[in-house]
Amino acid sequence: MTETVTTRAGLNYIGGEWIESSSGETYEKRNPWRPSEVTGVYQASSAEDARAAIAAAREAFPAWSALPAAHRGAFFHRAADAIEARAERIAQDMTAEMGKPLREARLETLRAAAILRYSAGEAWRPIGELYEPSVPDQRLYTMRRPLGVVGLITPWNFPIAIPVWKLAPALIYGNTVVLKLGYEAPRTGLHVAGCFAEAGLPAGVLNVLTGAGSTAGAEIVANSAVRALSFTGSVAVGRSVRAQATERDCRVQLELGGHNPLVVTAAAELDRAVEAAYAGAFWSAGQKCTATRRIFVQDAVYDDFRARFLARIEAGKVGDPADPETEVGPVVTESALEEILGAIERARGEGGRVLAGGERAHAEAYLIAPTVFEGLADDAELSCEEVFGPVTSLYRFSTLDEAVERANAVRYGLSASIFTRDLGEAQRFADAVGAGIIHVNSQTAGADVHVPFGGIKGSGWGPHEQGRAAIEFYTDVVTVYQDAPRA
Ligand code: UN1
Repeated sequence: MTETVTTRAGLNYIGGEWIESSSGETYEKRNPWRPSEVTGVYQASSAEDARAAIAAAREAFPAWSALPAAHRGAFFHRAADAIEARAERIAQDMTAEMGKPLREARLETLRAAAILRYSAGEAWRPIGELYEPSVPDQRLYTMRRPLGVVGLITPWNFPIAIPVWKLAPALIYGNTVVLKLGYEAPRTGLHVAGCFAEAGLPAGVLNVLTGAGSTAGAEIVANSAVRALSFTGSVAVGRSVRAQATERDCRVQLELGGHNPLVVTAAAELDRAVEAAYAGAFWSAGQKCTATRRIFVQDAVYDDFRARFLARIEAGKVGDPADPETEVGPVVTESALEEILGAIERARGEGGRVLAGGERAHAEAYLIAPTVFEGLADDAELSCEEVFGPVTSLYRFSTLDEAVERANAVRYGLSASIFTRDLGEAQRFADAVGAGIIHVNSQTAGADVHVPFGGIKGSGWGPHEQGRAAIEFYTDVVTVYQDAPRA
């Protein structure tokens, strides 16, 4: 079968048209595995481009919001079909532009299609509640209404799943969208625009821009026509987005960093814990806000776990992300590489011992060998601050209460995991660990499409994403007192 390619990678998608930025400025994206290779040229969108996208979304809103939700959902099914039909190409493009190993890129692409199918089902779920009135002859009820134009600012590290898990609930509830893609992964996100175009989505309902946060992103944050802003990215940028947007009464949702603990007790199945530690710390080269940053292991099994974990690292396949066997590929850019290597040096300076990795592993590619520290104090930089790369640390503990207290001693609270066969331990952990997502006997990363996703403490702000939780952010609740006419 010949594939129909409607995505003209490299152009913005505004008002149903594929267009250049108004300034004509572009930027080159390079392959982190082979930095001499340019994977594409994309629009360096300006504030003016963002304004055009916002205007298109405003114009499309009345008709889109008036459509029955099931009609809106029909476009989602067609877009999901289009994603699935070209899933391999999307996954390969993702791998080439941001370095995610192909095996993970494939899964992420299919996850995006699943999110669309789940969200289409929202058309059949209730959007309000009927209450007992306190006076006769009254209907008293709530209903959810769309907000209008919603701005989405998304990162490069989940370049298809995150845009889709934001735009799907935004659109199904009747909003229209301006989406600014992660600078380092434009082509992957443009595929989503292409799939919706192929699905026949009305012009202006979904507008997609590439370029820098400081230009197009800043306009979306500042523009008074944007009623709500969902942002996933760094703590520093998230805080400034929140300050600016709340100043103008714009609703804000932030998904920020994490410093996620994995606790391995003496009652753990050690080999499963080792697998989860490896996947959590090193898949996607540790570039997930849900990655495992700290591994707490109970005294009695510490040496055994350590030996098995190091053996697993030795056996792991590190290298070309386009090889479907590769587990750990490069980090996204040269500056990311330098930042991570700098943090590794500082951790050495703070007395950390490197048990594995600790250095660049390829002359050209931005590849860092999976790195494990031991002997870092709980207040060392690496024990507290998110270093967005394949770096994790081992800590020894004696009681579960101690492990939980130390696990909680950071400003973040995204995900946390415990490995144990002891149900009592699992319950105590679930009750006390400071995280929005808790795993028992599975790794810290990963998210199902139909349940809430989000952190507590410094990891997030506003309602959670995904599942039914998403309705909180993307709609207004209104209460209607409807008294019957007297005559
Ligand atoms: C996952 O663990 O599969 O940016 C999702 C991130 C998170 C998403 C994690 N917001 O890494």
